[in-house]
Amino acid sequence: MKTKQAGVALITALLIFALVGSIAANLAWDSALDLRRTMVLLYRDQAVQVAMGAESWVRQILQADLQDTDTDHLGEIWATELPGLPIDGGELFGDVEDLQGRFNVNNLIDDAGNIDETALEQFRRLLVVLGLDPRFAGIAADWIDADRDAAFPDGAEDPIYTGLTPPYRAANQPLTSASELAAIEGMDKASFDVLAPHIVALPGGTPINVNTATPAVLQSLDDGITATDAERLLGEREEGGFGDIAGTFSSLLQPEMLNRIDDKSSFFQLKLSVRIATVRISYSSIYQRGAGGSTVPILRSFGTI
Ligand SMILES: [Ca+2]
Ligand SMILES: [Ca+2]
Repeated sequence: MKTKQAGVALITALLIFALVGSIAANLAWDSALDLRRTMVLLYRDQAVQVAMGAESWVRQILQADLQDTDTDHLGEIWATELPGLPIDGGELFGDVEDLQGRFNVNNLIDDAGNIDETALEQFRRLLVVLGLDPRFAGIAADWIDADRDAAFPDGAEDPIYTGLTPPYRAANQPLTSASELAAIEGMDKASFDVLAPHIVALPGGTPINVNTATPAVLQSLDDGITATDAERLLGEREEGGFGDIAGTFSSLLQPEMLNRIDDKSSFFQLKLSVRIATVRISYSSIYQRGAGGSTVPILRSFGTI
């Protein structure tokens, strides 16, 4: 009987010991998690501060650039990619892109919201150069133009989009992000991925900066510009951009298109990636640089580049 009781006491003692051990392990686990959560929040805050600091530095560079130079080209300081700058506990990567090197999809409509034929033709050529269906130009123009009448033969308005699952409506106004064009009739992800690096959504009426234009955008300026011509033009602008854009382009472009090119820019995009310990954030902002060099952010986003 006595032995039986001792056995029960031993089992009870063992059970209590196991229970206390498990509570202690849980407490240690919870506090490790809390510590980890706190550190991630702290590192994230720190990374955001670094991004803000880098942003004001870049804005100063853009401002100084306007005071020092009349043109914008890929040999300038702002265009130099930041090669992994070490910061306290991590590193910072970043680059600035001149967005007027891309085709502005909002140029597809004029101030009254009607389709701009010159821009429409240019967008068709850009699509052809990229090996994409040129019908996307008319479909995109319908997506942005104010009216709800589908252009003939390549257009799409609400009757098409409301018939899809799920149904949606065309924007019928200027876009704030070119990524909206991923939703137009017939556009698939593979095609959009090819197109995306060459398009942008800026306030309408911006000229193309030929000093920073992508090779495909250069080719889109006229039917007569071949891939070989574009190569030659890239070689010509290599150091310091084109010296005289009128001289270089007047024999290549129609007069209407000649009015739509420039050798300077007002819209730039900063993309940053900040890593502190195991925490990484990305930050992107678009600036409009006005007279005198002041830069105004017109779009900011965290987390996606
Ligand atoms: Ca400049
Ligand atoms: Ca429309």
